[in-house]
Amino acid sequence: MKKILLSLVLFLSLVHFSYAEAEVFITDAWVREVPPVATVSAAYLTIENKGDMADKLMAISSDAAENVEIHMSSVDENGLAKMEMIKILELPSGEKVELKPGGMHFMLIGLKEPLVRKESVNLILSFEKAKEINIQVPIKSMKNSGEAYHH
Ligand SMILES: [Cu+2]
Repeated sequence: MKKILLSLVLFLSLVHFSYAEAEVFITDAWVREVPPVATVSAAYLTIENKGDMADKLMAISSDAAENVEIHMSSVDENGLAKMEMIKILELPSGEKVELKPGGMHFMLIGLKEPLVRKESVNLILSFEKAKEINIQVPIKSMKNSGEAYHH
């Protein structure tokens, strides 16, 4: 009886684990098209944690870039644009985090080939609890998004 109970507990915890895996949702992802000479670009998306537990985005990688960092853009008191690196992105339960131009973004550093001739790039997001989410992200031109290309 004890054995049955133990395996039931194990089974339930496994079910709970896989349930928790699907609790982080990624939507509206896109990567900024950049001129062929550019070695960096930025990716934007919305991350929603619909789970009961807080989660954390620990790391991001892509086949298209040497390095992917989480950055926050802001303008300082002198009107100068600056970017700050965020090591770990906290995702409280029930919260939605939007990455968009002028704010938080994923910085693709050291592009391995120009983004202009490609349609999409992959991103692998590593979460503390939701583990890895691998997405294919379309490349979009800023010209079509109604926003100025130059900053
Ligand atoms: Cu940046």
